[in-house]
Amino acid sequence: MAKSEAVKVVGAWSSPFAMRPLIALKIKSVEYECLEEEIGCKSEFLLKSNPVHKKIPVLIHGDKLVCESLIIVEYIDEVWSSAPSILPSDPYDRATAKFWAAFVDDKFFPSMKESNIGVGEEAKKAGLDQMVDVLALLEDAYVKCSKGKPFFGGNQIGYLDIALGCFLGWLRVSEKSLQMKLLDEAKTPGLVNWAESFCAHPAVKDVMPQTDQLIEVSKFIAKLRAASAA
Ligand code: GSH
Repeated sequence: MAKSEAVKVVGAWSSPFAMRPLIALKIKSVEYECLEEEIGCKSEFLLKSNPVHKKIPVLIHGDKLVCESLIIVEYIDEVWSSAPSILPSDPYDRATAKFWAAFVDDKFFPSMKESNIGVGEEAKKAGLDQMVDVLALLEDAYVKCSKGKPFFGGNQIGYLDIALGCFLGWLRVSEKSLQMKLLDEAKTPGLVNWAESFCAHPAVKDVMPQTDQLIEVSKFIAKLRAASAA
């Protein structure tokens, strides 16, 4: 496998999914170039690179294209296989991390999205209620997976840390707009500490956007939605 081939990521700085490959590449100390997509305007290059889903991120490794953020993270872990590993080496721990990462995408992300941009107050409230329930389950998962260590992956950031952690910036945006804490000491004490360690990690801190910057993006997205609904 040609590890020395050029590595590029088609993404956007504000995209949680695009953050996943960037964190994985940083963990592996792989140099990469970011090909920044404009929000609300898909480039011809993106449409050609990911013709099936037409979404970011896309990893370009030499002449190979890899789509879907979690698949990209696995690919990075396999190609640059020297330590630190991203997926757990134990088969059961690996299966567990994949189970919860799928849960993040299937349950956490949709509930966060609904609580932010659901149509009508009822839909937003249902999204928020679901997000609170989902975070309680993720708190339990954190306690079990981390086994008293700082990350889901133990002492090192791993697959599930990346899968969930990429949403922390947008979770802060939700907290600001809802004017409530979603990660709080009473209900999710483990996740509160985990989030702090995750955001301070050298592989994360340069790619985690500031909440205020994301708030501007969310206003821009809301304007785009309103314009397309009009
Ligand atoms: N399951 C995909 C992954 O994990 O890569 C989700 C990627 C995704 O939703 N990306 C968003 C996107 O490209 C940006 S955060 N949205 C454009 C669209 O939905 O058409």
